[in-house]
Amino acid sequence: MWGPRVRADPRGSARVAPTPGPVGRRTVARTATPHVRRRERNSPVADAHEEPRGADRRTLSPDELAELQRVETREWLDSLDHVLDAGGPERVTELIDLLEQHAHRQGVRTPFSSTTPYVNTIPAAEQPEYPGDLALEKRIRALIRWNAMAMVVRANKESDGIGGHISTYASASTLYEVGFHHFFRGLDAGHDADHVFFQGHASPGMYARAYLERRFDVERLRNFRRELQDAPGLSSYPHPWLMPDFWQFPTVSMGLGPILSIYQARFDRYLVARDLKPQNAAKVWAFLGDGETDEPESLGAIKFAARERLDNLIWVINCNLQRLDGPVYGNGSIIQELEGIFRGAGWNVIKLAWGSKWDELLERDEDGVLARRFNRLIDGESQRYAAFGGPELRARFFDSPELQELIEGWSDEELGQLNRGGHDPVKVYAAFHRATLHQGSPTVILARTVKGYALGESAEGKNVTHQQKKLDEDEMRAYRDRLKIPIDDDQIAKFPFYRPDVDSDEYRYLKERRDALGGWLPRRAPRAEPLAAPGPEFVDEFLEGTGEREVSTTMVFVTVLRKLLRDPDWGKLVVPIIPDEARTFGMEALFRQIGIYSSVGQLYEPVDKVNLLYYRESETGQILEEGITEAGAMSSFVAAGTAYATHGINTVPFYVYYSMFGFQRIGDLAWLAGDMRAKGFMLGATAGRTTLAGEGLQHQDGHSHLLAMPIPNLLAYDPAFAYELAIVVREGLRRMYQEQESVFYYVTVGNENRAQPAAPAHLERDALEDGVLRGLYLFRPSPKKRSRKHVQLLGSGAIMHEALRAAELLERDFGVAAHVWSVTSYKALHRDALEVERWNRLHPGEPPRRAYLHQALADGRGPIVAASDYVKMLPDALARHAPRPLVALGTDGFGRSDARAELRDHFEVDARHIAYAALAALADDGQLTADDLAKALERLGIDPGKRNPHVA
Ligand SMILES: Cc1ncc(C[n+]2csc(CCOP(=O)(O)OP(=O)(O)O)c2C)c(N)n1
Ligand SMILES: [Mg+2]
Repeated sequence: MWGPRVRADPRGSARVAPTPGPVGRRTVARTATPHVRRRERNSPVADAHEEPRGADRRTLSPDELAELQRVETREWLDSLDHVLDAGGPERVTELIDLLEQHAHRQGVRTPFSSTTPYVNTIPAAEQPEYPGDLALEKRIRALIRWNAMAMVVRANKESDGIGGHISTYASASTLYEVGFHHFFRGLDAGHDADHVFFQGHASPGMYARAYLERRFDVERLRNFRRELQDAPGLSSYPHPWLMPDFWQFPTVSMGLGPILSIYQARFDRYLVARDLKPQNAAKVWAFLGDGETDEPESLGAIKFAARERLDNLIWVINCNLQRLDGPVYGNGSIIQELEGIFRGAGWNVIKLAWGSKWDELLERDEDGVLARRFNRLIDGESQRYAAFGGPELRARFFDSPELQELIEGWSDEELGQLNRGGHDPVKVYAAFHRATLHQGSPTVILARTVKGYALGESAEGKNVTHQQKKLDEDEMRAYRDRLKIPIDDDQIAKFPFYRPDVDSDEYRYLKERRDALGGWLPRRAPRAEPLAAPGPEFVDEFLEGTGEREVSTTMVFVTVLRKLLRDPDWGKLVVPIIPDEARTFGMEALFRQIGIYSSVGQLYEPVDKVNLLYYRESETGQILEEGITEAGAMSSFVAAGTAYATHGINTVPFYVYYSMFGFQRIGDLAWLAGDMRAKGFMLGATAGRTTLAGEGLQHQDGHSHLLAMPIPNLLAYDPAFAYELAIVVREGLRRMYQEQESVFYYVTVGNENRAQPAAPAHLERDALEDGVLRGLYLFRPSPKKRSRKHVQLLGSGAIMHEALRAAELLERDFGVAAHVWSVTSYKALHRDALEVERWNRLHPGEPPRRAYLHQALADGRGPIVAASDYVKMLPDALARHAPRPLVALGTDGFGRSDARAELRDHFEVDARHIAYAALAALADDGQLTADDLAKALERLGIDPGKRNPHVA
């Protein structure tokens, strides 16, 4: 295959022939025609005195060997050129593939390399013509860069330490601007509107652009990072909570934007597959920092994007080679490293390393010395060129006579124009253009830029640049000159903004381009219609209880979900999300019923096909079975929970997961969901420290409700009974989708089977629902009305049953009337109490209000004992708002494996411990003696020397 070409090439054989001595014939056989060598090896003669491979070359002198290898290399390369000319790149690829397989069979192990040479993926010859007005766009970029800088510098002048970043946007400006002028589709593009994840620290650039676009006035820019002034300000970073008409995607917590964008792109596909949205051309663009790729969330899901063939996803990694403290990978090349990772994962990689000026040199570089020099370049070295410019480049980069020859006659200034690819609009356009056309896999663009680009000597490429928030007057003047901003010297000290008027070419161009692409961006405009919640009958069947039949609250949830799935309005909108735990939660019946979404359907016959409940994957499947990735599943939750805003579709995510792997695992994403005004239900299943029996320390969750406390718009419920759960879900649908409130829900469900009681007869339905939703209601008034001693027991979730048994113990064995309350939400009670407390403090002289908790318990008698399967801090937080002393029981401490009864004894939340705590509280109140307590301990079988579970 290679042979004929070699032999036909007079140069090749001519150069081999004269090689003296032992190089001669044997060498030709072993280099140019590998198959000859194999024949030799296979012959009996050769076998008889087989030499180790490569042995014949050891007799050569170094010069002979070098000559031989040079000739050999030339021959192989010439052959390749020939095949390329005759057969095209496909044939070359095929041959290389065959060659590699062949070598492998011969025992040659080629080192794995997932990288390509460190040059631009798109050669100059393949760049499309630039469709815009380059000069005008340059001018617009200059204006935005100026205003972004002025905004940050001015903010810090007026309020020292207020922060902000200039160097991130300075490096990324061309990347964004080419996108704004030519690619990003705005909301008016309808179904084709793109989703753009802007890098958080680049937000000053987006604000400066919006100012030119006249979406913001000067006041707003002046109040950058000053959101509590009379005139509204601008949030530090993209926060839909703070700027709900502007930002769509919060990105500043590094790593979250990238993973969200992957699941957003997949969710966009899911909507089409499920017939909720027509086919469309929308893209998801995500802008990342190169330092940001350090985060596991950034790269952790890239294989998934490739597996799903998300060619609607484009990542642009701004490789300015620096993060906050210094270089990202000073001793290597982040671009090359990322290329390897992404190619290995199956992404389309476009390297955008070198600007147009380098093309002149590359063209002249026939022997590839420049390309090889690029491969030797490491980022720490590159940074010096960014920081010190042309002379540094001449002295250190062009470090061989061959390289110096390339730049003969070039001035330092010309060398300084050897720009990085990410600052060259023509090259950026080529990369974006190719990315948007690419099919079959996601694309990542690795754009090489300079951090702090053009900001002057103190900032450009320097290690401190990320934190730089101030420029002195000289620097401002230099920047103004460089950007050609018409501001007079005497004005400079005021850090003035500059905006051309609406008749200017700049404004007209901006407007025209954005009009053509679907309007201003970023812009958030929720447009889903309110959807009426299911009526009260939705809850009816749950109010009746299950009689003798024992079911867990998880099963109750599945019943609620199925009911909703059958609902003509809601069924289609439900998005069940599960990270590989459906069987744990008894949800596998849903596999068959509604199917698991798969972009390719099911290409195999499932092993359990004969079963009724087989593992059914389908292109129209409804379940998002995410596998073992809580971060991925939570990203899907966010995508589905914000579809009302991003797509105008009211999808309702029900994300069901192991509660322990919720907030403490993906807390930052849950916080982001709040910021992003996501809607939906997070279902912490197998919840509770003592309810998930055998699993032990890392599985038993006794604190997720505590971790749910800080998220301001998250409502958290720990229902004990079927009807409580149904009431909460219906109300959630009403508040989120009918009233369109920006709240979401956390609901814990357990796996302990229990007979589900009917709604208590002593409460009207309205009062019951009101109590459930506000967090507390009387479930069981004591039948011992005439007893002299009373206690109020507060149970919740799984521990409600222990509270009920404690009440029986107290009444039967100790003559104490025990009223049992169900606490459905500590968070709701706490929020209400704090609100009332605040109101009272701020309204002196007005009749004080009472917290709901206080009102509910005021008329009862006796101390209050609250027990849950969660840490004591939850009930403790209520203690000062209660009308009488409140004792908290809970499950502080590490979990461990054992059965429920033993665990509840260990954590002191079983019926005996609750009863005893109630008696002790009565003793504190003077109603019982120490002697009574000693007897009670004995009677209840509680060992006072028992170890403290908190430290056990
Ligand atoms: C999770 C998280 N950790 C730390 C930070 C603080 N931080 C902000 S910017 C930054 C460096 C960013 O470097 P890079 O991603 O390369 O972006 P660049 O500004 O260079 O474009 C750091 C560490 C953050 N925002 N989020
Ligand atoms: Mg960086």
